[in-house]
Amino acid sequence: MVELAIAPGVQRALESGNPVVALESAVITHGLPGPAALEAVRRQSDACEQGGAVPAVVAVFEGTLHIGLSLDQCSALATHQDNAKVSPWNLASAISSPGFGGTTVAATVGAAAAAGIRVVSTGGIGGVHPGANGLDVSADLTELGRRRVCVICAGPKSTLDAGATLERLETLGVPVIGWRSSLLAGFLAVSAGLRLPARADTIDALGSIVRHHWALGGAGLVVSQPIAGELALSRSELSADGELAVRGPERTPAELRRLQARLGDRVIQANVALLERNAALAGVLSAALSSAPAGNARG
Ligand code: PSU
Ligand code: MN
Repeated sequence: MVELAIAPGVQRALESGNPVVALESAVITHGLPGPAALEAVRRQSDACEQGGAVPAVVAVFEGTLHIGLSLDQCSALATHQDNAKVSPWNLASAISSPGFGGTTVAATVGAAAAAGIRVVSTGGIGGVHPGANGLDVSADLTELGRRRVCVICAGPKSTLDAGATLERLETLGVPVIGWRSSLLAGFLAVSAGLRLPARADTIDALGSIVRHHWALGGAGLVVSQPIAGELALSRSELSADGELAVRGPERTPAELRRLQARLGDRVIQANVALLERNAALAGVLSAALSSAPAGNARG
């Protein structure tokens, strides 16, 4: 078992059963330019705390898997020159070399589960890329299928095949719950235009679905929260790019950079805002899950 460096404030919260939210860090190293990434960390952390939870940025830092980086450490990570994009397939090797990396949702979910954290917040989850016969699939989906963790997101990233992603989540038995919406969120767009099997309009209703899923032996869940309408981009604006030749782990970062280059600062502002909004919901949900009788929510 790889040793985890759990930040003292996170450790205290976990020991006393207080709410903690894990935040991914691939968005710091590979998703957003440095200054925007740091603004995102600050806003997500504040939003978690306002919801009553302790934020824990997960990352590989100085050769250790950390659960809870300080802002200074996030800043060092954002400016570090040789960061891995850390997924379960390279987590073990990234710890020895290069020793620094941003964890994707997949790696963050694994680390959260290992530390006993039940709620993870991100921007957009990975999913099924278009083309390649539907075989280019993010490990985010695999990990959601096996870890007892709830991921708050704004749906799959806009460059993905949303329909195939939803089908894969169904296959894996991962509930996708629309937060105050019946449609799958479309990351930078309000919706991906697909109907969801479940929705929740209150934290009680959401917490109740999450607890039931775990009590019934289920693993991961996705909560899909649409971006605020006034910041959203239109689906046609977002889908104007053709397929990139880039394959493998570099594909998602390359697609995000291309969107940022084509649509400018609006993409970054919208991305940071949805990260903040998701962290706020994650904080409140995590607090609700901690305060309710723990009964069946273990394991
Ligand atoms: N959403 C963003 N920015 C990102 C990502 C998601 O707004 O950088 C990252 C997440 O860490 C997600 C990863 O887990 O992209 C998915 O990459 P891949 O398709 O290679 O699994
Ligand atoms: Mn891939």
